[in-house]
Amino acid sequence: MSIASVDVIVTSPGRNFVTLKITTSDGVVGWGDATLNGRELSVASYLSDHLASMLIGRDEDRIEDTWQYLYRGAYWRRGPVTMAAIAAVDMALWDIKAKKAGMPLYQLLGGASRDGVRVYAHASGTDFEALSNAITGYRELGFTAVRVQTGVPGLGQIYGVSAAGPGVRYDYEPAKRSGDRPAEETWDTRQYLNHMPGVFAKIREEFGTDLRLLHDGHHRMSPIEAARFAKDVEPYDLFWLEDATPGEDQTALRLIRQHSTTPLAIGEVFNTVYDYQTLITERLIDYVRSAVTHTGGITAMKKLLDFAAIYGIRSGIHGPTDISPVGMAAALHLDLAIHNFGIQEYMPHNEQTLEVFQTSFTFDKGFLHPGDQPGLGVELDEEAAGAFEYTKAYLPVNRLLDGTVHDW
Ligand code: GCO
Ligand code: MG
Repeated sequence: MSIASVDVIVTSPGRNFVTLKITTSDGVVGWGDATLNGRELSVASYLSDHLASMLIGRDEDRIEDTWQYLYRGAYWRRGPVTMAAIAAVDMALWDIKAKKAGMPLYQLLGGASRDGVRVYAHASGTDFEALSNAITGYRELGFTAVRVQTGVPGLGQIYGVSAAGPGVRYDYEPAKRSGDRPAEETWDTRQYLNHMPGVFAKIREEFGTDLRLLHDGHHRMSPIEAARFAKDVEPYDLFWLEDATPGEDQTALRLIRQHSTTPLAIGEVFNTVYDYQTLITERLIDYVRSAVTHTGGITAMKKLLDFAAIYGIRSGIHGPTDISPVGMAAALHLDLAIHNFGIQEYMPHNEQTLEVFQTSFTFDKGFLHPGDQPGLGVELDEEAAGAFEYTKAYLPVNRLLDGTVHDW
């Protein structure tokens, strides 16, 4: 048996997704997610212009060998485009292997280590009242963990805050269909540092101590600012503070650690285990935030999470709406199987997306389960996908109030 065809499907049911379809000579189909927000077509080209012809005729069962062939064989290592392309191939091959075995993927990864996967939702609001309504809404839906982002007085639309007004909102999308250029936002770290700890104080007052609270700094603080922030929010018992500083600088996390016990999460922009080497061996983080889609797939993520486990570090796999339902399913199978699971991000996809991707994962009282269909448990409807044409969309660019470009 061998790989007979490789197709790349670009579809935009409200947002862009790149999906890989691998079909074997005996007709088994595997799906992989290759979506890289704002740079989708580069990965689509990497797959269809370069990898597709290399894959035809290969034994679909040789997943590790195919991974090494694509990674080492490219000579050019790492990077989000390469690693998203490899991830899509890897996911599709695992999907095929599990379908052939007649088992849900998590069984091949060692079987379930838990009954369900605790997930966190995105609660946001331009002011406290809107935020508090959103948290209440998610609690009513059964969520036990929420990520909290809120507007900062004096600033306009900022990262993580839905512009749609109060209430629970499922389809917050950071990428904007703004034509040829990204939209721009403004930022001021000083105003943020002065505002945010008070928001957590009010949340604890209103909602008590049970709720798990998460927060994303989105790479905006300097190391010493992040250290101050992590220390200021300590009394409010955050589950994690994510991306406090830009991820490229691994040793910046040392400074935050010296000052605070607030748990730290980082890694959604990373693509290999090497990005974590210092962070893990020096125990500078508590949660690994990589996406299966951007970190070389299931094969690479399993190794990364096993490495983290040795140091007592847990998973917090990236799961925003720019990860397709295929990428989300891959995360859920890993989450269920590994021992060092922490939490899973969950931003439900919109209805159009769920028409294109038929999923079998289920939500119950704050926990997700990947379902028991053979494989990943997600199938793409090509006819439905064909109705949604690719539309350029970019993540915003961020500027300080004086016009300086800052991290978004
Ligand atoms: C998160 C992330 C996302 C990113 C998005 C960029 O923690 O979920 O920060 O919302 O901004 O994935 O494409
Ligand atoms: Mg994030």
